Order: sequence, then structure tokens, then C-alpha cells
Amino acid sequence: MQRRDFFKKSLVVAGVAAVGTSLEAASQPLDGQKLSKVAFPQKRPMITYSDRPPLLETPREVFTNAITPNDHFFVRWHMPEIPTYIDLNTYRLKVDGLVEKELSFTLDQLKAEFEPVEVVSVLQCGGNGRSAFAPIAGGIQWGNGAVGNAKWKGARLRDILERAGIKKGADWISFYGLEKAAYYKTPNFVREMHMEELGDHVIVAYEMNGEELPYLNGYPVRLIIPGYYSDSWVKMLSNLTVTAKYEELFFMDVAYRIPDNATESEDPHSHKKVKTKPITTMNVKSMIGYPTNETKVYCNSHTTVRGVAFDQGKGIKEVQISVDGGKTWEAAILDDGTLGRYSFREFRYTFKPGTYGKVKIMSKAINLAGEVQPLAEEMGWNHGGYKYNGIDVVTIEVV
Ligand SMILES: Nc1nc2c(c(=O)[nH]1)N[C@H]1C(S)=C(S)[C@@H](COP(=O)(O)O)O[C@H]1N2
Ligand SMILES: [Mo]
Repeated sequence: MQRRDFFKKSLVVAGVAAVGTSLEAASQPLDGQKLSKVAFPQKRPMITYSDRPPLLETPREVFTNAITPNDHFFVRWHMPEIPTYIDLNTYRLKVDGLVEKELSFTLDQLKAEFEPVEVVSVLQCGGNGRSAFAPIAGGIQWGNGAVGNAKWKGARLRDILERAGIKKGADWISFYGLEKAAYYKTPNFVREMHMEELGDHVIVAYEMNGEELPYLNGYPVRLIIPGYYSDSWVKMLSNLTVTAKYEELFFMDVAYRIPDNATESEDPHSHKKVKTKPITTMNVKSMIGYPTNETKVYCNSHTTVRGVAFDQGKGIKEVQISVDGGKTWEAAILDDGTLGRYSFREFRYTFKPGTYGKVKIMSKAINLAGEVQPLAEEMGWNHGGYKYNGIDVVTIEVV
């Protein structure tokens, strides 16, 4: 489909409707969070934090599967106004700055003129899980659903840059999204990366799970940087701008940074300013998709715990499950890993609850580099609430 005016209409309708309903009692409470009664275009009802900008979280039970469906994939935008209409007749991805030749591509050209490559990769907001930090860290109080995993298809960023020819001394690249800041004092959404960080697996994606990207996930093209938190996975990409110097931009210098020390943490009660660094690569993590906090299971019947685990691409070695509050741990069965090192790995673990009442189920992932998910109590704190990867816990009722 070339023209997308249908979206304009439906987004407005959804936006208006959501104002009155997103805070009301929802049809199904999940993890203490409420599903919205209204759905955004191309999305099912999601846990909705805001509709301007759209901030939509994936409900926990979706994390029983390695691939997150497009219509259940979380959404995060920074600007209240996002484009609601893209005309592919005029849409161009521009390559400019310190290049031999400035270029611009239509979507069809991107598809036809560059070798298509595919990668299955986790997309996770650095603030995913933030609500678990105590004291409360600033920002959207995400539960654990600001993450998803998809098969992305697109052109290698490197191939596109090579076509334009990078000039000597050009070390940085800025990525611009199509949306504009609400008024002149607020910064536009621009991210910068050092050329050295751009491996072969960084792609400009035009497909997500075999379909065009959902509007809210960055139609028509977005950046994919496997292993990295998604703050630099710029959506609705408009410009790739090559520069010699790092520019001090708000979204690079203020947001998405953590303390620059060995534990990447700070004292919440100290007034001292800490030196910070960008959040970059993801730490090891697992999530239980089933059961959830609302699940009731019968005593002495088999219950299969299912979930997903991932890291920055070093590889998951094991997921361990505890059903006795962390006293003992047993290895779960992992899927065969065919989706690659940047993907979710599915795990499952079957047990038979033998006592009635509340039972705590915990999951802990360990990667091939020996990194282990810490207990929630052992998580260091940072003021932005980034990189939360405490051991996941759900409490079920055995009846
Ligand atoms: N153009 C644009 N791209 C963006 C952002 C944005 O606000 N504008 N937010 C970033 C952040 S912080 C996240 S977490 C991801 C969210 O991607 P999603 O909405 O597809 O889940 O998009 C990234 N790319
Ligand atoms: Mo994010």
C-alpha cells in the first residue's frame, strides 16, 4: 500500500478515545498493569502509559514465544507529535554530511539496490523494567514489556554509506527521525554513533517479521543495531549524516546515560554529580511469560514455566528456575538457538507444585561470558533507571 491516509484517521480516533479510557479499569489486569480498552492502529490493546506520544508496553504473556508479533510489539516515541502520514512518492532516505556524493533513496531503491540481509534481534528500551528500581528512578515506569524480538530485513548501513563515499576524517554518523519537536526549544530526536561501532549487522530495516514495519515501530525504515539498547534504533529514518566531530545533542548527552564506574550505579541519596557514559550494549536477562501473577494452578499437577532469555549477543548458556524462593535452582530446557545470537531464546521448565497457597517462581539467565542476572535486591541503582536486569519473579496461587 502506497498511501496511508487510513492511518491518520484511525490514529486520531484512537488518540481521542484513549484519553478517557486508558486510566479506567481495563478488561484484563496483567502484572498489576492495565491493558487499554482501545487499540492503536496496527496494534492490539497494550499496557498504555500515554497516547501522546504513544507509549505502549507488551503484556507479559507474549514472552512465551521467541518472536514478538508486530501487533503486540511495544512502542516508544519521545515527541508528542509524530507523523501520521507517509507518502512513499515523496519519502526519501538522505545520506549527507562528509560524503563524496550526497544521495537520496526511495523505499523501492533501498530494497532493490542493496543486498537484502536478515537478522533476528531483540529491541529493548534501556528503561525497560525501570519500575522495579527503588527509590523510583525518573522516566516512564515500564514493567518488563518494553522489549521484543523480531526478524528484521533491510540493507546494510555500511553498504549505503559506502555508496555515498565517506570522506577522510569522518568518524561520526547522526541518525535523524522524521518527526519534529513540538516547539523550537525542545530538541529533535537525533542519535549519534562512532563509525567504529557500526558492525556489518547494523541494518536499515524495511521489514519486520516478514511485513512492512508497523507505523508506530518506524515505517517505512528504521535502524537496527543488534545487541544495543534501542535508543539509537532511530525510527522513520530521514537522514544519515556523516560528521567529523561528535555534536553535543540532548538525546546523547543527557538521556540514556549511566554512571561511568565499575558497577554502573550511584547512591540515590547523594547530591554528588556522577560522571556518565551512554548505555550501549544490553546485559543478560530472562523473563517469565507463563505463568503470570494472576495464574492459578492445581496442586500436584504439572505446570510448565515458559519464557525467554537474551543478552547482547555473547550467547545464553543457561536459564535456571527456582520455585522455592531462590533456595534451589534447576536448569530449564533451552530452544536450539537457531534464531541466532541476537534473538530471544525460549526456555521451559516443568514442575509439580506440592503445597497450596502462593508460590514464587524465579528465572535467572547466565550467558557464555559468565554474566549472571542479579537478584532484584542486588541491583545497583542509577538515576535514569536504566539497564534493569534483576532476576524475574512471578507469584502464582496453587489451589
Ligand atoms: N524517530 C525516533 N526513533 C526512535 C525513538 C523516537 O522517539 N523517535 N525512540 C527510541 C527509543 S528510546 C526506543 S526504546 C525505540 C522504541 O522502538 P519501538 O517503538 O519500535 O518499540 O525507538 C527508538 N527510536
Ligand atoms: Mo528507549
